[in-house]
Amino acid sequence: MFEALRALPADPILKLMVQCRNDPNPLKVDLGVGVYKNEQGHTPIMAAVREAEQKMLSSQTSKVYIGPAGSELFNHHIAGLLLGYDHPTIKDNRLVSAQTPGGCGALRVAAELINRSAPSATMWVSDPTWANHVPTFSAAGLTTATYPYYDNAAKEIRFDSMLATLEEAKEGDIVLLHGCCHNPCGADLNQQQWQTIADLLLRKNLIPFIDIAYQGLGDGLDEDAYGLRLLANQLPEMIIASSCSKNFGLYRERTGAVMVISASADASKVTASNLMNVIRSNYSMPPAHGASIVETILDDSSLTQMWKQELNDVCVRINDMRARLSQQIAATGCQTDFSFIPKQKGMFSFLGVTPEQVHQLRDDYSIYMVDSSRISIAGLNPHNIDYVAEAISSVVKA
Ligand code: PLP
Ligand code: TYF
Repeated sequence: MFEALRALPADPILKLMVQCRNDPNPLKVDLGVGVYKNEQGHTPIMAAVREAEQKMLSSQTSKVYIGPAGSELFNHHIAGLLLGYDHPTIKDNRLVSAQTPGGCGALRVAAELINRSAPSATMWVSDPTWANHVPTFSAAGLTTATYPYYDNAAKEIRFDSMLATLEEAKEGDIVLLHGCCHNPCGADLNQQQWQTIADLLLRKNLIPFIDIAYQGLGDGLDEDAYGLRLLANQLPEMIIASSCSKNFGLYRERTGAVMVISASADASKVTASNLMNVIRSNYSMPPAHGASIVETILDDSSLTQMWKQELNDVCVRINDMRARLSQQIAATGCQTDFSFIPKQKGMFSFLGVTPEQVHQLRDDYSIYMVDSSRISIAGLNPHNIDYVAEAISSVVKA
C-alpha cells in the first residue's frame, strides 16, 4: 500500500542544522535553527532545570498516568506566567488549560478544537509566519489565509495593510498573532498597535489565537506578555499556544500548554470537555518530565529566582548580539543599513539579503541560514561576530 505515497521534502530548517553539523570548516557558523546558544556556542541545560531535576529524582515516587490535561500545578503556573496569577479569567472560571507536547502540540490541539467548533472559520496568519503554522492548521482541517505583516524593504510592520486585510475577515474567523519575538521577522506590534488590533477583533467578532514561544527572550517576561494580556482583558474569547522549549531550554522534553478563554464559566466547561476529548483522540495524555521540571521551578521561589536570572542573561545576550552585529557591519564600511536589527526582538531577524547571497555565505564562508535570510541571532557570539559581519558586508558589496 505504501507505493501510493510520494516522497516529501524535509523541513528546510532542520535539514540545514544537519548540513552545518557535517561541515568540517572550523569557522562555520550556524544561524539556522532557532535554538539558544551561549557565548561558547553551546545549548546548555539551565542550572535551575538541573536543580529541579535533581529535586524531582529524589522526591518522585510514581510514574502513574497524569491524565489528558497534564499536571494541574504546571497549568496553574503557566497561566500565571502568561496572564498573571490573579487574572480575572482564572477567578471567573473562564480559562481552561492543558499541558501539551510542546508548543506544536498546543497549536495542533487548538486547531482541532477550532475545527470542531467552527469548521468554516478561516485561520488568518501573518505573511510571513513560522513555517510549521500553515501545515499544522491544514492538517487539522482548517482553511488558512494570510494578512500582510512584514515589509521587507522598509524593515517594519505593514500595519495599515494588516488592518485593511483583517477588515475583510468574516465574523468568527480566527486571527493568529505571535505573542512576542515574531518568528521569522523579529518585528513585534507596539502597545498602541495591540490596542488597535484588540478594537478591530472586538468590533468584527474575530477570535485571537496567540502563539507565544519566546516569552522572556524579547524584553522580559511581563513585557513580552503585554499584547496577550491586553487581549485577554478586553475580548470574551481567546486561544493561546505556549511553549517552554526556549525560555526553559527544554526543547526535546516537549513542554507547552494550550489555553482557551471562553465567554462564560458554563461555556468554559463545554470547551474543557471538548479540549480533553481532542487530546485523548490524539495522544491520550502529554509526557510528564518537562512539565514536572517547570512546575518544580515555578513552585519554588529560589529556583524561580535562579531561572529568571538565567533567562534574563539569555535575553541580554541576544539583544547585545543584535546591537553588535549592526555596529560591526557598519564598521566594515558597508553601505547597506542594518540598524533595524537591534530594533527587532527575540531569536530571529531577516538579514534582507537575496537567496543567492545566502548561498554565497553558506558556500564561501560556511555561514548557515535559511534561504529567506532569516538568521538565528543566538548563533552569534563574541568569537564569530566579526567574521560574520565581514562576510555579510562582502557579499552585499559584491
Ligand atoms: N511557535 C513558534 C513561533 C515557534 O517558533 C516554535 C518553535 O520554536 C513553536 C511554536 C513550538 O515549539 P515547540 O513545539 O518546540 O515547543
Ligand atoms: O523556527 C525555528 O527555528 C524554531 C525551531 O520543525 C524549530 O522554531 C524549527 C523547525 C521545526 C521545529 C522547531
